[in-house]
Amino acid sequence: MWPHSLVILAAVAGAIAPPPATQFVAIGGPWFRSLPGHLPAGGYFELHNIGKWPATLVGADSDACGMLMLHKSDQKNGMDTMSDVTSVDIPAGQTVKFAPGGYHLMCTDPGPTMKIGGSVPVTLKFSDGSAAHVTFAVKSATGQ
Ligand SMILES: [Cu+2]
Repeated sequence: MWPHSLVILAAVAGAIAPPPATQFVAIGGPWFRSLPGHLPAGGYFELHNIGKWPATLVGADSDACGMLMLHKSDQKNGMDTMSDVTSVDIPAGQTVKFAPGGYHLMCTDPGPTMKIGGSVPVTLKFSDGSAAHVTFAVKSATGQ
């Protein structure tokens, strides 16, 4: 009798609880744009949600940065603006791009490991508490 109930319970639990976001959100092409001097570095990548569930990016960390924030560039009345973003939704089956002119990671006070030709580790944090550890290539202002 009870083995049958167990199967049903397992099926219901599977339907309710999605897997961790890191299991169905793939991260493509991660890189930082390193600028001369001590200017902040912009971080770019793509989030591919290949699952059946929505995911939400809520933050990022890196030892290579004083602070690492989610930002969005915009044009308002012909002016370039930049604002803090608290979360970025990645709907099921969709791709969200972090690219120049739009969403980006803002790395302030970049440390010595933020060197063109090198790479730095970044942790991307999702709203379900899961986190992806990603290696970002460090490129020049022109993306080389
Ligand atoms: Cu920014």
